[in-house]
Amino acid sequence: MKYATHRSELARFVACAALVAGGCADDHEADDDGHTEAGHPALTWDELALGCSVMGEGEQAHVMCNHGHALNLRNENLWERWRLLQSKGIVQPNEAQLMHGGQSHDPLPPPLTPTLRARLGERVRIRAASYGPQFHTFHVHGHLWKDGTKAADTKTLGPAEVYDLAEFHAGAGIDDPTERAGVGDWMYHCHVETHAVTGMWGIFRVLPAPGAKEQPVGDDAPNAAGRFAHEVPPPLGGPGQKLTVHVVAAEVPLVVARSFVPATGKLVDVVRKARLYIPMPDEASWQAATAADLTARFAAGEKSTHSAWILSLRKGTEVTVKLRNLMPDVPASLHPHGVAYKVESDGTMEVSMAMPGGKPTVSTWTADTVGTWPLHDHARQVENIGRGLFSAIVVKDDAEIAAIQRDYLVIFHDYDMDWMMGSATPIGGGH
Ligand SMILES: [Cu+2]
Repeated sequence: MKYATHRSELARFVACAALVAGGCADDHEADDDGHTEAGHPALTWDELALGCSVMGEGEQAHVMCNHGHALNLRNENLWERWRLLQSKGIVQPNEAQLMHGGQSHDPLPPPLTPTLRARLGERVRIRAASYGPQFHTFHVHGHLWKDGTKAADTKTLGPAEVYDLAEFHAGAGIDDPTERAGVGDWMYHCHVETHAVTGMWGIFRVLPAPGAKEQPVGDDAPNAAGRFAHEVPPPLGGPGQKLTVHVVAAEVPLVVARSFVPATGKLVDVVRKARLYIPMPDEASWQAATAADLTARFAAGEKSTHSAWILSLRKGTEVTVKLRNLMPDVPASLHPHGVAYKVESDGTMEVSMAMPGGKPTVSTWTADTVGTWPLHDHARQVENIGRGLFSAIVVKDDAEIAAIQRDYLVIFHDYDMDWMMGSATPIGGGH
């Protein structure tokens, strides 16, 4: 299905960037078969909306579709936002118009992807982790950080790779809190253009400094503890301390994306059955948790607000993680990176796999190395990670806790929509 009438400068830019090595010819209008004059197939906005990748070259090229590109399990497809703006008479929206949303004068809502906030001059760390079959390039507008001895603003991440050196002063320099980029909304995104257009982008919002005349309100205001939404939780434990954490694996409804509906002129939630690690506050609630209760809890609202679990620990903590599997028919496990443990706590063998309705697994890990470490299923790895069964371990020491004022983790994740079935509203309006 082609939407030739919807082709646009941005679509052409993306198709061009993805398809034509060595630059674009002047005219990339596609014919009915999606072939350009140069013989290259061009991506339509429909295909872009589904998060497609181009495989092969020239006449052999084909488009691999039905993938979503998400940050922290959320996808904000710019094509869907584009269609909404077009329905309001904005024929050629620019990137700023596509990105912004949520203020009373904005036609668009804020993105589903996490908005990361800091006040001007605050020391910020953004950690990026990647799951799924593709490579991503983490990039933050307006800000630089030290990568070894060199300044950098982009970093490539392969599957299960982590990058946690992106540290700078919000709106300012690497080591100098003096204003440089300044207050405002700065985009962060994957720099694979097709990934960004199809959902892998978000806003890094630099708010006025403490004491400034204008102070943040509403969603931009910090909570009573002074923390903003999506910050890495305060670390648990300490050197020599032992603690127990309770978690379940469950299949629950989750808003993973939004789709534009022309009849109502609105973006509607795209809900998929995600597989998630859901932490429980104590042993009793963990024992009592049921799939039905969790499904109801998510259906009632948590499907929109849930954030991926982050196990945040002080260096030197020994953590015992108890996992119950509430999923209907697949095993689940917890496979950690970066911590010290015995082979029984590896999450890859039968002894450390939780079967549906079976007994829980008990894993013991020591957080002996500062860093950001993947934590994911290793029982049905491809399918379960594809549907969301991943997390991360963040290990900090006292020096880092004292140095960083805002700490965020962004998880780049590719998923296959077919593995997240359960909704009649696929992205792209039903094709
Ligand atoms: Cu990417």
